[in-house]
Amino acid sequence: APFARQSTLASSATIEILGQRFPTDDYTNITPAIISRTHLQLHTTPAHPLSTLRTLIESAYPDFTHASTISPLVSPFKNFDELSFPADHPGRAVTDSYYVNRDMMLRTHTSAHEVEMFRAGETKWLLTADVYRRDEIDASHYPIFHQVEGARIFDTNAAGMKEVEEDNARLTSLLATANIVIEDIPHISPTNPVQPGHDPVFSELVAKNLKLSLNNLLLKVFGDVAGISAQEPLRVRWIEAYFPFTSPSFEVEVFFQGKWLEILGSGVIRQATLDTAGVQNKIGWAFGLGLERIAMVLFSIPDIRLFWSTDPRFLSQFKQGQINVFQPYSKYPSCFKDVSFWVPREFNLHENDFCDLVRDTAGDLVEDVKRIDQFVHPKTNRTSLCYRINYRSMDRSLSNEEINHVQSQVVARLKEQFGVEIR
Ligand code: FA5
Ligand code: MG
Repeated sequence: APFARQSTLASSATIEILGQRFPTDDYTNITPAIISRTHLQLHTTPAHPLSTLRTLIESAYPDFTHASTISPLVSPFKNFDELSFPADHPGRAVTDSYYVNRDMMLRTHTSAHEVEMFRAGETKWLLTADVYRRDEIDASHYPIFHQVEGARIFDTNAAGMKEVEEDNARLTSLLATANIVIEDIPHISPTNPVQPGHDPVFSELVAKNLKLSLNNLLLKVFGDVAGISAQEPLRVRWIEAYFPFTSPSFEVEVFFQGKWLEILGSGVIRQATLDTAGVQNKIGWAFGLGLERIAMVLFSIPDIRLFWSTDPRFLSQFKQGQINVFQPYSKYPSCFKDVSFWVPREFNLHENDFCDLVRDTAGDLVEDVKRIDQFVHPKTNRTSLCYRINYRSMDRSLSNEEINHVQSQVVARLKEQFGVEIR
């Protein structure tokens, strides 16, 4: 079944994003709420927690190139194909990614710029940027978040191998006296293989360099944070992973307040990526880490929406370069509203379509959205859905009138855009 057109913008002939005009088509699903944030650049806004975290990470890589102002508009080719994503990868779906049109999208990850950075001749670099994914609504998910991509490549000759070995020795000695416990896995295994065409010895050395480098980074970021006490070691664990553009691949988790927190994905760069960039006789690693989850822990920020707050009670608590515990101002009362409706038989209504409509109508007044009921009518075969929208402002008390008004707009747009029948 076809999907509903998700955006009111899809009915205009063109849309403007970051000063550029684009034609719309059947892929257009970007919303005004998203477009209105594309220029905000929280990760370079002075004193913002995301900016402080970026500079902290950059300071762990002083001899790398640091990029942080690259436009989020990329072709799907750049976001996916250049990185060896298969044609049927789920991330490409209009339900998961934001498309301006068939030829232009908002990057879903900073890896979209790997080829461009390598093509420009960069061999050691960090790139920080806003990334966009269609997703559910709750305290840890937001359709825009920030990633830092890091990469380093070495010459595939004796001099390159010597460079890796020397750096591994340096990083090993830095870790030797540190209060850190690392759960490691083999650099290469049958389920996490060396690439055909790679020298296994060199690939192992590069994977080891990646791990040592990131263990040192995590020590720098989490090493002296309240909650990970001076006596307790920092616990880091390495896990086998899969990405189309690396092999072997790894994820890293850090133990914090009783839970393992997923921090990043990484691996030895697929040779196809370097080939596409026109880089010859090199081998190297790349990683991509999410800033929000780390910043929520470091600054004790309880809700991901707060990063977007312009309330002085939020912003005034932070200074560039300083990590401090956020003092929450009072939590305002929440109020939920349910909406039940029949979905037209002709199309699937994806949960992300529903969430985008809610976000676009109610903005950051929505704390979370849950589906509380779903059934298929035995006779008509139609699907009934019921969603509970939980409203709570971070900055003020909402009146019942205001919430009723917003909810009625949500309902009106549901009928108009998706043709649903309210129950
Ligand atoms: C990637 O995005 C890969 N590009 C990472 C990578 C780079 C792998 C280079 C290999 C080489 P993933 O989707 O797992 O992978 O996201 C990477 C990190 O971003 C996660 O570990 C997490 O810290 C963060 N992240 C992912 N999704 C979200 C989300 N919805 N909200 C907040 N942070 C997220
Ligand atoms: Mg992941």
